[in-house]
Amino acid sequence: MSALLSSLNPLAVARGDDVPDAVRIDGHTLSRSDLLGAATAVAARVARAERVAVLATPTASTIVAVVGALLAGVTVVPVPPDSGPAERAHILNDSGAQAWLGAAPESDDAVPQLPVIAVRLHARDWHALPEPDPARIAFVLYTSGTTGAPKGVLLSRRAIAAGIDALAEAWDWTSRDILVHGLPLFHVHGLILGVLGPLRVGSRLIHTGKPTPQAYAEARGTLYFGVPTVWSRVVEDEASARALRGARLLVSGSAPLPVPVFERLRELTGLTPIERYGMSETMLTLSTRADGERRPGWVGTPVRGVETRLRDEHGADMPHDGESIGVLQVRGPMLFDGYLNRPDATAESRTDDGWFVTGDVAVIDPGGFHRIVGRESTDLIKSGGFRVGAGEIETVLLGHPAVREVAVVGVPDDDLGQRIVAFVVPRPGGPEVDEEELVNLVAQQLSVHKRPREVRVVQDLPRNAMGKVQKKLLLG
Ligand code: MLC
Ligand code: AMP
Repeated sequence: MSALLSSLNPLAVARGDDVPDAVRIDGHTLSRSDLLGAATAVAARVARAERVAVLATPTASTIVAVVGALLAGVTVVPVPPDSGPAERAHILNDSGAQAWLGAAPESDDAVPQLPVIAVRLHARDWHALPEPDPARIAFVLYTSGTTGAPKGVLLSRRAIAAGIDALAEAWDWTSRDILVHGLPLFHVHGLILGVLGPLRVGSRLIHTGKPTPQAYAEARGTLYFGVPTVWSRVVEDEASARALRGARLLVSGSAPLPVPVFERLRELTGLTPIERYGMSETMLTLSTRADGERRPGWVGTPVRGVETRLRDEHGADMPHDGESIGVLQVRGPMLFDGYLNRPDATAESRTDDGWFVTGDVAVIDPGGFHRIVGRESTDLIKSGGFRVGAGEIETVLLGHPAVREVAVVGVPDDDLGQRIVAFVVPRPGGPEVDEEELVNLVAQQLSVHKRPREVRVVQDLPRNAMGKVQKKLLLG
């Protein structure tokens, strides 16, 4: 295999093999040569930077920016387009991004002002660029922890290449596929698997803007990606679900796929969904296979190069008997290099013998099949497939004069998996609690997808003898 293919050449095809509709997104159709020419032109402009921010709107410009930076070996910091000033300022300050590559968000005093390097969709440059070192960091992806501000996950080119190649093998994903999804372009799911995946494998990509059932039905792809909320909505729209019958694989991940949705999807589409499991820190480590068993409620076996084990709270090995529950630890070539500027958190995330501690609780059966039971901490919430830390929302709400105390939890929700609910104790003598105002505060300061869907006013929060809030009691 050439050096280009063995690390991360997201375009991964010979120049002669042009594909006229390699990428369709936001009304644009880009051929492979369009993309290569425009991205190489970006690479020439960005080459002197170390790290750049990309406002990750679902557009052709975002894809050209990302590919251009990758060709140049420059690290990309994707910034959620709906992020508010507090979250954006944190991402820009912490990452040390030197410029916006492509559009900058509207200016805001709270956010560092950076120069803008333009991305021109119609520019073309055909210089062949040397392949950057596979150890270079391709992305800093910001992801929530249980407390504090989001941490920057460092993903190397080598890890991404290994991660994509392992999935291509598990899913029999080839250049004959047409991948369809409408996921955001600032996460592992939508950006790394959903954009770099097809570019590396050589399949076509149709990005639908939003992941609506109708858009999925109209796209007529062979391979579909969605978070469980997307699949729940698809099965509610029978006509759209039936239109997916011609596809090859429907893949679900980023959160647990409810068994009734799995079953209904199978009934309506004739296809048994593939479930896979991953994290920003690990890319995808477990999946059911195109040629293997697909069991509702289970996420399959380790993909190529991955090993897993279960540990109890004292660090002892748990048996793989399909019943014993332990914390899942993983290792493999697609794991991250660490958290940016957080040696403490990086060290804590791994065991002394080098395994990554996922924080997910799982069982493994004797055949190596994995079931994710839940998360160890109630403070990490998955809502619509987005990972949200209770702590970051609590910090914002505590800044409001009406709030004396607050506890944020993820309450089970048929559509979103978990719905973010804020339990608020009003400040005596303060202004009255206005639910909409608190929801908007989070939507505006952090990001729209982190907003509570509900605010409940309570007189006090349940606490244990040590004074710690007992969030489990708020879930009932
Ligand atoms: C509502 N809106 C507001 C608002 N309330 N805007 C401002 N302020 C408020 N208070 C607007 C939004 O801007 C949006 O507008 C519209 O309302 C709906 O927003 P929403 O309610 O957030 O959308 P919803 O339909 O609930 O989203 C569902 C979803 C989304 C499935 C589309 O949750 C989603 O895209 N999830 C994917 C998450 C994902 O990719 N995770 C991968 C993590 S990687 P408008 O105009 O924009 O519609 C990972 C690794 C792995 O986990 O394993 O994959
Ligand atoms: P993120 O960092 O956004 O990638 O979120 C990672 C988390 O999503 C994991 O730690 C799991 O809790 C959850 N997750 C991802 N895929 C699945 C899945 N198939 N089933 C259950 N949980 C999942």
